[in-house]
Amino acid sequence: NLPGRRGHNNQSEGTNMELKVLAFVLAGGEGTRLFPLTKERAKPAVPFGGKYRLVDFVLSNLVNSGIYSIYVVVQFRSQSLLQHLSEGWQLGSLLKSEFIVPVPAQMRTEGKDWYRGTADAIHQNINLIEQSAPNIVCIFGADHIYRMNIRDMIEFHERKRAHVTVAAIQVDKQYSKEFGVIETTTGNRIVGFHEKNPNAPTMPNDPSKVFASMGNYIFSTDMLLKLVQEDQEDPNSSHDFGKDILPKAMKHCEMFAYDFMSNKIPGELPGKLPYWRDVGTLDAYFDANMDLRSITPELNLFNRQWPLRTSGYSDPPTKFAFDEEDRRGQAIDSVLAGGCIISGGLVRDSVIGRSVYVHAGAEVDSCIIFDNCHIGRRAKLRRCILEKNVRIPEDAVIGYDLEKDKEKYFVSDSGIVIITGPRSPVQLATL
Ligand code: ADQ
Repeated sequence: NLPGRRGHNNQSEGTNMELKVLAFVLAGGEGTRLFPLTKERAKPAVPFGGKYRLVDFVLSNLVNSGIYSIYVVVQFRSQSLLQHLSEGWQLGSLLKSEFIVPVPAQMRTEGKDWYRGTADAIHQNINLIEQSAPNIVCIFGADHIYRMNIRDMIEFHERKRAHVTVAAIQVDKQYSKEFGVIETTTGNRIVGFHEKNPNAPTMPNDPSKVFASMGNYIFSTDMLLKLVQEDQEDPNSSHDFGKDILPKAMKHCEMFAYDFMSNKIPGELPGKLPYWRDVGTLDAYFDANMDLRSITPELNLFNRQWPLRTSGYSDPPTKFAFDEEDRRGQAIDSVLAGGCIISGGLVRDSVIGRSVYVHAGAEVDSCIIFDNCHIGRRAKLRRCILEKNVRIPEDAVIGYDLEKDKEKYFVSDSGIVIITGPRSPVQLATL
């Protein structure tokens, strides 16, 4: 429960009532544009920053904001995501109000469908809202890399007496075809919502930018129930918040945009701008990983008041060792998770997952390497993403001759080479 400064949703104006908050994390997207990283897993389960998964960002934001009642809506290729949630996101509380529970499609409708869209995903779980009777419902995507104090947004929602609040950020106009674009009037009241329209209106003070929805919404419960119910009854709807619900909602209710740039995170360095990245493409995903490396990174993981939470593993510490030819194992401008051994190899400008071995004389330059990979002796890698469990043979050279690499590997438009590996073995207990 969050302290509510007033209770327009609670019918007791001006009191210091508690606000009951329920969150849904939409984690069912296919993430086709991140292929092949999403070939075997949902986009929210894609690894990030050596030891995290994309879903850790929204879950950490919720938990750090004091929101502990969370359903995670899952659908496509959910196995890896479910495993991550069960390994890393047990709140470990005895309180019934504190939970993170995955919810697959309930197939309650006559058609017994999978989730047909984001609004249908909420509709199929409407009983969870009715049973818990929250004052407000947070509906957040799981696809973005960002740090957000959600209490700030809730306070804005309450202050405005909004029925619906949409988090928004300015992005370059060229991206308007990928986002819901918001038109506002004074006080950030929403007066237009244009889903994925290349000709959407630009910011009044800057024609090169549009005000984009981040896909994170706060609804007062009654309005949410009304809107998703009406949407179900519309035979022409695709049952999506961005396409169907939000463009119509402003006619019936008080709808506001929360400007993400006003968000304040406790413990953040003064002058640091709020961080948000849409990792819709492999190149954007690559750049966001690389944002972690410098001594004053744009994405600061070292703020102990706003930790990025994830699974804990009992990995040994990473070690850097001399090889038999007395070469130093080194990593420069890089981040490494636990359990790695860099023996006589060189890692530069890279993000390295758990239990990665870089053998003697190998060079890893500007790469993202997922868990449990081995880089053979003297191998040279540049601008590669290595999926889990990849074994690079001795003397291999990848990322230097892209035409040749294309014969064997997936190469992105900007020349990042993606190397896939075998599935992880599953250890069974023996009798
Ligand atoms: P999109 O980028 O198209 O637009 P969408 O595919 O709707 O995003 O996914 C939004 C979130 O819901 C993601 O976290 C995804 O994993 C999840 N999701 C998608 N389909 C789902 C389903 N059937 N069941 C459960 N979860 C599902 C949306 C908005 C835009 C906004 C952008 C911001 O429609 O208005 O600008 O997000 O990225």
